[in-house]
Amino acid sequence: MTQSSKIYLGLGSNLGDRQSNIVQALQQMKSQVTVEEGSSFYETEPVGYLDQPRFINAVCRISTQLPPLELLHFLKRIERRMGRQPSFRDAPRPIDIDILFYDDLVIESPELTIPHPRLPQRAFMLVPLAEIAPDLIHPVLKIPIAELLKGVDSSGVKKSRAVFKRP
Ligand code: PH2
Ligand code: MG
Ligand code: MG
Repeated sequence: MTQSSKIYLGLGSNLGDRQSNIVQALQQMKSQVTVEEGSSFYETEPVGYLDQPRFINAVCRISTQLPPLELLHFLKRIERRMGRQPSFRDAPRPIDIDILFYDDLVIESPELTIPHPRLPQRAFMLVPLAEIAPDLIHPVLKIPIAELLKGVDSSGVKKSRAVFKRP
């Protein structure tokens, strides 16, 4: 039996047509990535830098032949192509694509940290993730996503609409 992938990406947009930006980013991934499963889209209050528009956030499970750093570079190229400009941390952006988990790998390099270091505090990632993977165990904390979700305030995260479909 082939094991299903446990690579999860978080997507976020708060500039331009936010829903369409996320759909477009998913389209652009298709050359290297198969989207296996996706969450609903959520409208979320900004976290960190507060004086900016609300985000649309979603999470998907993918499979890919790309190893982690190559996946990161591939996703960054899509972000740049879609008009993302270098800016300050947590600045508004047309698209942000983050690697949340890459199977059970734990990576701490200057360029890339996996699992995503701020995931345990971020309802805008945990709510969509818990929708598609409540039983997924965080490989460092050894706690399921549904349990992590109980530790955050998710009042700023509202379901927007279901968009992903299984192929
Ligand atoms: N991303 C951030 C900072 N703050 N807030 C929301 N609601 N959604 C995001 O995707 C987000 C954020 C940095 O990547
Ligand atoms: Mg991010
Ligand atoms: Mg990012």
